[in-house]
Amino acid sequence: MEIGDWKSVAGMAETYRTARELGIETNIAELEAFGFTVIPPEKTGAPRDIASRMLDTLLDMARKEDELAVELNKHSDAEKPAYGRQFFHLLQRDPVFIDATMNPAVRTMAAYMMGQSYRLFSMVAFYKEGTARSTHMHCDCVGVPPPLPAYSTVCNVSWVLTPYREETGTFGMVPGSHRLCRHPTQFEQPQFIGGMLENDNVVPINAEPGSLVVFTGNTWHCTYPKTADGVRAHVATAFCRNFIAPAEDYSDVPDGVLERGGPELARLVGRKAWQGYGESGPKLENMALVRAAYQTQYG
Ligand SMILES: O=C(O)CCC(=O)C(=O)O
Ligand SMILES: [Fe+2]
Repeated sequence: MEIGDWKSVAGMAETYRTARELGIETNIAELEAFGFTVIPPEKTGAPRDIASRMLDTLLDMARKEDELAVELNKHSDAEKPAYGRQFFHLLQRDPVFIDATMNPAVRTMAAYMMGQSYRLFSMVAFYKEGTARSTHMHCDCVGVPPPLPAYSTVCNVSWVLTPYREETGTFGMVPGSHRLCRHPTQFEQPQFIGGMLENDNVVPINAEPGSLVVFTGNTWHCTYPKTADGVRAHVATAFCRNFIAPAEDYSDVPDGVLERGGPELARLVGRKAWQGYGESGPKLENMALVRAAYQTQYG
């Protein structure tokens, strides 16, 4: 059907029309039905080498970065949320991460889930070498008490950089869990992680490098134990609603990064946020940018 600029869903029409143009309308249907979807490389519109460029950059970081520069690495493996290494604050570490954030399919899925006033929440690489234990079942709504808002407050759009299969430690998703509006309990860890949830409630994501795994912040997910050798990595580009405090502090993003990304990147990293003011108070024009979110969850 033809989609007009309907007032009662203000903010959705443009996002939905863009999704149609990009050929990712069925991905929205899958996301609604199951809580997650996979956009294959050919539908992202990104250059073919985007995944290998990101992976090469991470391999370089893995060689050069002092592991103890990352706070989590000061803790034992058992205490850490995920096995292996994570690389944080990526946006300004290589231009490829700017392109990955500004990709139209990424932004359309983010705007669909978080409304048009969406913000960048974090950009983090999950990098594992050799065999690896599972990451526990969780959802990405860190610090949000139940009941989680039925519309999510955060979402995850992840660039897959290496082949994702069960044996390479891919994501395990619980289809439909996005409707439960709560975090999994300790009894809802899958049997393959030592819990009581029957394994067939969890499904592995199969995805080629350059794919996007997209899921809501309410969707329960874990990872399968990695039994295969070699590197396995994805870059999670996470977005949030305008009223959520982003996980990363973007105040140090250099002007050159904002120039490459354009005005929308500046907005995504909070340069137009109404929050964060001092004695001069908030700017009316910045407050106006979130006004549509008062009316609908798509604004
Ligand atoms: O790769 C992992 O170990 C965990 C990934 C994850 O939970 C995420 O991207 O949200
Ligand atoms: Fe997660």
